Amino acid sequence: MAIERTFLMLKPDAVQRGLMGEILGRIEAKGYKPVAMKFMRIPKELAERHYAEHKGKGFFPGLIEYMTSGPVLVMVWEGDNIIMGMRSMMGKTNPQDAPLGTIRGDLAQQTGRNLIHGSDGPESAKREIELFFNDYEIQDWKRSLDPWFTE
Ligand code: DAT
Ligand code: MG
Repeated sequence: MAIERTFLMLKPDAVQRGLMGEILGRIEAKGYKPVAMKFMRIPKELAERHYAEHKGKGFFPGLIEYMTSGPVLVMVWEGDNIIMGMRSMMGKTNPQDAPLGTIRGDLAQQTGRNLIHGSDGPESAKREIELFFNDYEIQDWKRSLDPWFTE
C-alpha cells in the first residue's frame, strides 16, 4: 500500500459548465480523501510556473489564456496509489483518446478543453502542491470510513 497525495485542478471549463459536482462525486465515490481545496483565479505568472514544462510549445499561450480565463478549483486529495489512479480516472490528455468511463472520455471533446489537471508523478505532485498551498491550508484528518476503503 502506498498512501500518496496528488494535486488536482478543475479547470475553468469544468467550473463554467457546472461539472464540479459531477467530477468531485466520482473522486469521492472512489473513496479518495480531500485534504485541501481552494476556489481561485490563477494569476498568469502562477499558471506559467505550473505549466513551465510546456513553455515554448505552440499551444502554451492558448493554454495560459484558458487556465486564467476564470475561476478554478485547486485541490489536494489522498489515497492508495492516487497519483496514477487519478490519471486513469481522468483519461488521456486528448479526450478523443480517453475511453468512456473516464472523466475526459465521458465529458470532454478537445485537448484544449479537457476539464481537469492531475499530477503525473510523485515529484510533480510535490512541486504542484507546494506551488498552490501552504501547510496550514492542508488538513490531516481521520475519516471514520477510511478502513472501509483501505486495509
Ligand atoms: P495532462 O493534462 O494530461 O497532464 P500535459 O501535461 O501533456 O497533459 O499537457 C498539459 C495541458 O496542456 C493539457 O491538459 C492541455 C494542454 N495541451 C497539451 N498538449 C496540447 C496540444 N497538443 N494542443 C493543445 N493543448 C495541449
Ligand atoms: Mg501534465
